Amino acid sequence: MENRRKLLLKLLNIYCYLTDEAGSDEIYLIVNNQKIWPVDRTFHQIRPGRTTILVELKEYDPGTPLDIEVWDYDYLSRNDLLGIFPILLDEPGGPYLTDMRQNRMETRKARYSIEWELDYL
Ligand SMILES: [Ca+2]
Repeated sequence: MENRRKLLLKLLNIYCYLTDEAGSDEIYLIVNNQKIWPVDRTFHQIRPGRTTILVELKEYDPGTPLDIEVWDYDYLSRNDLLGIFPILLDEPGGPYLTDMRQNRMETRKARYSIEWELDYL
C-alpha cells in the first residue's frame, strides 16, 4: 500500500470580488480552530482584487476534507464568520480556485475565492 504519503497544502492568493463592509474587510483565516493567516497581526485589510497570502499547511492524508474559515474582524462588535472555503485534499495538483460558501447568517454580500495547490511533502 503506497498510500501513506502526506500532502502539503499551499494557499496562494485570496481574490475578493465584493467586500461585506463598505470599502474593505478585516480578514483573517482559521483552520481547525487555529488562526493560519495573517501570522504577524490580527487581520489583513482586504479590498477587491488579489491578495497574496503564501501559507503552507502540512501533513494531510489524501482524502482529507478541509474547511478554511473566513473571518472579518470588527472593532465594535463580535467578529463575523463570513463563510468557508470547502476544499478536498486529494492528489497533488493545482492551482485550484475555490469559491467561498457564504455564511448567510452574517453576509449575503461578501464574495471571495482562494487559490491553492497540493504537493507531496
Ligand atoms: Ca470588519
